[in-house]
Amino acid sequence: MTEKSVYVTQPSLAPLDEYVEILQGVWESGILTHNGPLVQQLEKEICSMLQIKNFVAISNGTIAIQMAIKALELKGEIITTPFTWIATVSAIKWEGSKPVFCDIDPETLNIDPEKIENLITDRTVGIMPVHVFGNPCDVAAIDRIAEKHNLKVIYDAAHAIGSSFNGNSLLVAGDISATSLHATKLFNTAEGGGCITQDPVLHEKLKRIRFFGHDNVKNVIEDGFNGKMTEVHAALGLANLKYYDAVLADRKNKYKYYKDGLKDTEFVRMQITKCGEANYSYFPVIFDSEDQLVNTVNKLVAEDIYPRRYFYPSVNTYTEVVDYQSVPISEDISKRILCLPLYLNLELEKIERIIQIVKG
Ligand code: T4K
Repeated sequence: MTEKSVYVTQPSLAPLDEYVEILQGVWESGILTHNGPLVQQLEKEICSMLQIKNFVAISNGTIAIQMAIKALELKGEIITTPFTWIATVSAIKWEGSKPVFCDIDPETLNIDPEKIENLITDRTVGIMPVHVFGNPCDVAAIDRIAEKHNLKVIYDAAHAIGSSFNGNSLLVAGDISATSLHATKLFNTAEGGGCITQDPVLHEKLKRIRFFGHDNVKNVIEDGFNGKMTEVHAALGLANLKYYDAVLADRKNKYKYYKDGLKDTEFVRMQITKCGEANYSYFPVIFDSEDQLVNTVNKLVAEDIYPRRYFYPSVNTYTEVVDYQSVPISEDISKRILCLPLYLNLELEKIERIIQIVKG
């Protein structure tokens, strides 16, 4: 691997001097963590950037999901998708609940709302869909099911900053949405995450859970833990925030470039958006067969290009961690899906070359 290697993604980073300038204040104050001024500023600026009411900044996206489960006090079966990163499921398990897998819509790659109700039992306490690759789930249908059966909904919105639904940020969906600000995400703080809720009582509870369950005078009034974001991470977020619109616009252009280039290729198809607008944060292609995928990967790697098999294998097949439950569409698509490189500094000529290799 060389400097010219092309990876599936690369973090979008503000110029270093802009980051250092913000860090200067951290060095002067000596405040490194514990809900410091930069974390509070980042939360405010994310709210105005996404036009949302609140955002609780957290140490990473996995802890954000765990905090959402804790805040809603869910214990039992949680219906989720097998077509996801292992973190969705490990968070459910770490909070003492059981993941129940619902198969996906083969076009959107999100949980199929029509298959949810059959999985509801008297032990079901919640639904945890994932907006896969930033593609909005059918939140209206999921809301209807949750309301009918009195279930809570937590969206794993790890990929969904910048996605929208009915003209609003997708992050306002569900009882709580949990997002990731990891280095590989559209907007990053190196490691980081956040919880978003429309309910002010839950919002305050999430803030306490993040900080050992302390109230304002450090009495422990909640079963909390440590989910705090540091000032150093918040500083990176504040520096990167200035470039968020440009990053989003660039992804959209590059996504379209790939889509136009591959649209007449018979043996590949693309993810379909049926609700709202996606944020174009990943460019997945689904091959007709796993052999075609493996061939293409080999050809790309020979040219120093490294796509990724997100999400492979389907999480329900990790039998070291979960009891196997059959979800055939997810298992099938997992074997045939490949995310192609997509990031700010990727040149269009490189994308053109990738398109040619995929077309064969
Ligand atoms: N729910 C869902 C649906 C998720 O996808 C994720 C995480 C979560 C929950 C949990 O959120 P976090 O707790 O992570 O905040 C990445 C990320 O680690 C993970 O955040 C992400 N989803 C998952 C889909 O992908 P890897 O194993 O692909 O990372 P890695 O190191 O192979 O990086 C991919 C490419 O990115 C590299 O080839 C080069 C580039 N890269 C990566 C890093 C870390 C850089 O250029 N710089 C970097 O610092 O997991």
